[in-house]
Amino acid sequence: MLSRFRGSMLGSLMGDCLGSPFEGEASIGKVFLNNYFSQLGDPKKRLPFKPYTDDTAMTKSVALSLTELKGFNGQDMAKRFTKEYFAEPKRGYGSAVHDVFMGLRNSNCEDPYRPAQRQFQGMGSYGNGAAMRVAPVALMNYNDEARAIDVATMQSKITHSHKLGCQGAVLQCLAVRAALHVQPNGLNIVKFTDDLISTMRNIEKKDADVVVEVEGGDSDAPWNTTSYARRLETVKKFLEQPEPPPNEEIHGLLGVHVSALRSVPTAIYCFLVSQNPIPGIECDNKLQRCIQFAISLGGDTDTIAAMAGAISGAYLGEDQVPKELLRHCEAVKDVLSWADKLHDASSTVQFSNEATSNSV
Ligand code: F2R
Ligand code: MG
Ligand code: MG
Repeated sequence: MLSRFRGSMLGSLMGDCLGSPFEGEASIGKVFLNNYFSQLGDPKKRLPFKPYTDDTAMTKSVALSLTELKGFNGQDMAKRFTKEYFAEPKRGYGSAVHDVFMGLRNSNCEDPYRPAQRQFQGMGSYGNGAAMRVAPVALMNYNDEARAIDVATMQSKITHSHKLGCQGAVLQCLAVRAALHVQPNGLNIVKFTDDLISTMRNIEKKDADVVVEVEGGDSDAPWNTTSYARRLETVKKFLEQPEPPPNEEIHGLLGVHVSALRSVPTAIYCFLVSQNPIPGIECDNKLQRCIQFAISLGGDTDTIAAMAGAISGAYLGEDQVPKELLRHCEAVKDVLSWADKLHDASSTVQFSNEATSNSV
């Protein structure tokens, strides 16, 4: 399990560091990416170091808050997010989340959920910022699904209180947790997807009043608008095809956007599709293939690659993380120390009164 904890945290870091130079591009040619990754893998090449972004900065606060307090405490986590943000605000944070950190700082985090609730005229943010940092929650609570769901929800509410932001964090948490539990070489992609669909269906049933307004949403495709379970059905359909559909189809039906709804299912698809060779991607290592494919889709490349990398690394473990690529990433030693702390703390995790409601 320690190898899987380390694999997950390193997979997330690698996706963030290697994906961030492409964030916002429409899509990235597979041939170009083959060359890019082969240069990174060349031990003779001395290339510029790739810094991590907000995805890893926030993951750090989640990991250290959970491990130092041996469980979830919203106020402590909010203070860490805020301190980290004001120490290094230029890590590429989302544009609206700045106001949450201002509100938290001005109120000394008295109510750690209040500033996020006020976002977007009281709707809250549905960005993927709570999902991109949630892997430590899955690791810390790998033994307890209900608690993992609760903590994933509560940590989301500190910055992303919109139901789609919270549910996206829950889905990403469930995917990392499920990957930790699959036997080595034992992944059944249909069962993996079906289990996630079934859990998300139950969660969505409880939250039947989900707000449907999503900027740039797929208003012409009402069957696939605001349900994670339905997006996962699309993932399943894509996986039945002999090779991935064209990028335009993935963009249209899953998305590569900063919203959680249009990025978390995509990351899960990247993990699952990379279990087999992908035409155009020259790579035998499944974790690298996963990250390379995620980046090739364009859009929110750092975040989709980080989320896909966290799931893939949780399944494959540390041994499968390509070392020649890791040497280009910032803070590898720090990330390993967070993984080790999570592993130690996961056996002594305590219940918190704040995270026992099991509702999103
Ligand atoms: N911010 C970025 N990338 C922009 C470019 C950075 C650049 N490299 C640089 O700094 O030079 N990436 C990071 O942001 C994403 C995570 O964002 P998060 O934390 O969810 O932010 P936010 O602001 O809460 O939400 C993102 C945007 O989504 C829209 N939105 C959210 N909720 C909405 C609502 N209820 N109604 C309407 N719009 C809503 C807004 O446009 C938000 O700004 C990751 O990609 C991370 O890497
Ligand atoms: Mg980022
Ligand atoms: Mg991003």
